[in-house]
Amino acid sequence: MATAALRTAVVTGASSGIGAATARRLAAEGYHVVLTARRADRIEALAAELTAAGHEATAYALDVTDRAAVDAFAAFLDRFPSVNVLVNNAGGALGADPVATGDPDDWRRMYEVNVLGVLHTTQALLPALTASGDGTVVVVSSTAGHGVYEGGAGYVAAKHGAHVLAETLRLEIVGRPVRVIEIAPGMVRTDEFAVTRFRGDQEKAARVYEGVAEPLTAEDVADTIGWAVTRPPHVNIDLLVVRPRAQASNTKVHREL
Ligand code: 8X3
Repeated sequence: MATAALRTAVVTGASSGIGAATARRLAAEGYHVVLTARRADRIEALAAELTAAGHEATAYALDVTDRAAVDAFAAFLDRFPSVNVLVNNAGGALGADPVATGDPDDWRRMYEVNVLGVLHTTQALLPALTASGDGTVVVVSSTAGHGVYEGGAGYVAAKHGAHVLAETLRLEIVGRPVRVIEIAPGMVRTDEFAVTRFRGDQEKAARVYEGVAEPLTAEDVADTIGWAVTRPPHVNIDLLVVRPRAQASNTKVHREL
């Protein structure tokens, strides 16, 4: 894509999983990719790898729950000719407890990263995305943003919040040259999602995917993001739900045990 070389895409949570795969995919599409995450060493290594492969990439350490840091990041982006894409990917689950015993601190932290993190980056970058004349906000929500499951309420509530943010923003900015795309992945096997959720318990994490022939990969989801973002500017993929074939709903998964 000849014009894409001058375009910039920001990916949050780019240190691993869907975020890292999305950064690779958008770099391959010709974007200058700005990778953000808390873990500077990871995004610096990925940016170096992409640069060595002939792509354009910049790493910027960022905690999306820190509003002042997000505002400073938005100012840093002034050096780019335009900011065209923001992929709000940073997020995650903590715990799988029932409502009766869930830890309020987990709920608070999940709301902070999955909802306020998206709010911070979207608010801070919206002026630049609008000024680009062809901006795209991607919210990587989850099927947890579209249906409940037992033991998931804290995460489900937060992801419903991310979904509501995307839907409402689309209504509020209609007429401006900015698309709002929500990608809602179901079961995706990544290195960290389930391990983080179960606080490092590898056995519990492995059980999430037990007997499931082919959970989605981070690359599968990055593929849907790359596809949605590279549609012509007048085409807005409002919501794309993507699950592995073996998962018919949040609570109906085919397992070969
Ligand atoms: C991840 C999907 O089913 O673990 O966002 O909530 S699930």
